[in-house]
Amino acid sequence: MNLGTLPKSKDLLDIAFRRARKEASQMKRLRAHLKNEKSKSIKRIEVSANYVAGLLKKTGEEFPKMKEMNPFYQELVAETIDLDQTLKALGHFRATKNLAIKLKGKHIGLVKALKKGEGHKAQGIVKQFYGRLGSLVKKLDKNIENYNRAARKLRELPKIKYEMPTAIIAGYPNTGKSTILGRLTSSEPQIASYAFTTQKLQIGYLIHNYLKFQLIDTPGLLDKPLGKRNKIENKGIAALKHLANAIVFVVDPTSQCGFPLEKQVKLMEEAKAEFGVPVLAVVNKADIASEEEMEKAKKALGKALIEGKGVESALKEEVVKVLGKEDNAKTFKNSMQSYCI
Ligand SMILES: Nc1nc2c(ncn2[C@@H]2O[C@H](COP(=O)(O)OP(=O)(O)OP(=O)(O)O)[C@@H](O)[C@H]2O)c(=O)[nH]1
Ligand SMILES: [Mg+2]
Repeated sequence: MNLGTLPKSKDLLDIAFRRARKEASQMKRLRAHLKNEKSKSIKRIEVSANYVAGLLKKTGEEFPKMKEMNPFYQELVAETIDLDQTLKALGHFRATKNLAIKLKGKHIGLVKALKKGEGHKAQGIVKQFYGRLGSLVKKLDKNIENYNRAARKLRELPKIKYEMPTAIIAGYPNTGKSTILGRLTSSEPQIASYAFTTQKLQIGYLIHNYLKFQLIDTPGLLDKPLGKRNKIENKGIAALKHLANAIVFVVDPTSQCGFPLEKQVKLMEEAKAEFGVPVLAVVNKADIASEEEMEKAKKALGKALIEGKGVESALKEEVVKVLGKEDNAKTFKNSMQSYCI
């Protein structure tokens, strides 16, 4: 998310008043004293008020509208920042912006009303305006701090492309999920924080026939049974459901990962039921698995369609096929395909 940082009130006012002074000093000097004083004073009021109001307006406008956000981001944003506090800060910015504009109008009116012989009063009106604007802006410091904290966190959110077909990688720890993400995707995966887990998401892109697909590895989330998750992890998974078009489930038939095959299959069934999307089962570590282990895995997962060399590109095609189908949920919902790699 592309959000700016607001300066503290003191800096914000410094900039506003400096700009006002500069622009007024660059104005052509008028011969008539009153006219000259009036036009310069109006300029200072206008420039300083417009700077403050403009910055506050821009801040409000660039903040994402929750209602227009993809549900995945809505949940992620709500977990990442203190939304109430941030919206409150934005409310104060809006109110201050409106007041600054009102004050501007009022003080310009006062300057305009000055009569012959009252030119010297113009500067006093500007001073009064600066004082009022200053005390309004100074009240914002806590809100500026809160807003900047939220903006910083939002800027760090993972750059997930929610319009892109997406597969989530699942499976017990150490089964080879990250390895498979690396094998299926072209460049180095993007590593990003995800508020629901202390571990980082890994996001990769799979390109096939000029189409791009997204693969996300979610360490610490889809690598344990439902009953072992805490509340926050459950929330993280609920958010992922808005993204997932398919699941690539990685199984280690050797149990080298420390989890027996039966447990792994059970976790896969859970993920399938929970997400309601096609699940592609991948039997990994075929190079070190015994024939017996492979047979057992294939039997437990359904018919292994492809084995041996070329399996990675076949799996790639399969992921693409599943993700590329608009009605994949319908077509594949009840099917489970397994591959050995
Ligand atoms: N022999 C063999 N080892 C593999 C294969 N795939 C992964 N490994 C190894 O298995 C270990 C775990 O691989 P990772 O890709 O880190 O597994 P992971 O599922 O991402 O692990 P966590 O992130 O801890 O859940 C590493 O030592 C890998 O080198 C494979 O096909 N064959
Ligand atoms: Mg990993």
